[in-house]
Amino acid sequence: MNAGAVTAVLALGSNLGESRDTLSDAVAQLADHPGVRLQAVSPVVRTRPVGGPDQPDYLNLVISVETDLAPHDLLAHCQAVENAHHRVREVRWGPRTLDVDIITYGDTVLDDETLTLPHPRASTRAFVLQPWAWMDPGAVLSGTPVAELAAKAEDLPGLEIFEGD
Ligand code: PH2
Ligand code: MG
Ligand code: MG
Repeated sequence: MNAGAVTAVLALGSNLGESRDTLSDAVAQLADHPGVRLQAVSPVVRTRPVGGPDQPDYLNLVISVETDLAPHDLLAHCQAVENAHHRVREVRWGPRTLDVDIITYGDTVLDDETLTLPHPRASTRAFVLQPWAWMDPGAVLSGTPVAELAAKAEDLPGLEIFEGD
């Protein structure tokens, strides 16, 4: 790892349009930056929507990247990739072509107007935790094994590996 580089975990979700293709393109676009190197990609999961209005099921996945970008620069890069997929921000937790969230940035703990790290809801969401645990069975979030958090998450029963339609 480069001096100063940090490992970040990003969660991607889509439930509008050609979600499987969107996720693949987004992973490639996220990695296509001189300050970002892709380390690992989780399986794709199909998940029931958590919160928000009545909406289609999601496809979700998690990646880990090694990055030289500062947290807010990584956030800006994630938002640029969202915008490339015509992400519009309408209803909170509503349907979207692409959502890219920073789940962890090394061990950084941060809370300001634009970014909270670790992601404030990641520890209860199977659609983040289960693909993360499959990608990295030793992963730990704020001191607790991610696999243990996934097993307790209320949305775990609605989650399945996506093999294609
Ligand atoms: N994202 C949300 C709200 N609810 N539910 C699922 N299954 N997957 C998501 O990615 C998701 C969600 C807000 O970002
Ligand atoms: Mg989100
Ligand atoms: Mg988001």
